[in-house]
Amino acid sequence: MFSKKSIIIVLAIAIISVVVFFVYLSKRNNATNIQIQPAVEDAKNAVPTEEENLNASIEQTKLTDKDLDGLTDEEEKKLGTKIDVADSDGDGVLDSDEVNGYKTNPNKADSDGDGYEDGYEIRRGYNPLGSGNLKN
Ligand SMILES: [Ca+2]
Ligand SMILES: [Ca+2]
Ligand SMILES: [Ca+2]
Repeated sequence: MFSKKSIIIVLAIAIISVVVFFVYLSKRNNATNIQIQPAVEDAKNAVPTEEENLNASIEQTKLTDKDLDGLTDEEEKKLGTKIDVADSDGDGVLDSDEVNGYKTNPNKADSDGDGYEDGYEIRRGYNPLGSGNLKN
C-alpha cells in the first residue's frame, strides 16, 4: 500500500495542479479583457458619435464666437455688445438676430423707445422699430 507520505505528496500535487489551473484561467480572462478594451476604445475614437461631433463643432465656434450668438467676438467688439452674453440687452432677441435680422439695437432692449421691449414686439408681430405698437 501507499505510505502516508506518498499520499500527502499526491494530494499536494493535486492541490497545486488545481491552483495552477485556476491561476491560468484567471490570467487567460485578464488577457482576453486586455485585448477587448483597446479594441472598444479604438472603435470609439475612430467613429465619433453625433454628440461628439456637435460638441467639437461648438468648441470650434466658441473660439471665435464665445457666447454662440452668431456674431464673432470681433464683430461684437465693434458693435459694443457683450462677447460673453448672447442677448446683450436682455430683450429676448439674440444679438445676431437684432443686428442681421430685425435691424434693432442690440444694446437697447426697447429700440424704438415706445415702452415695449424688442422681443415683446417681435413675438407679437409688432414693429420694434416703429413708433407706437402698431403692426407693420
Ligand atoms: Ca458672439
Ligand atoms: Ca437682444
Ligand atoms: Ca419698442
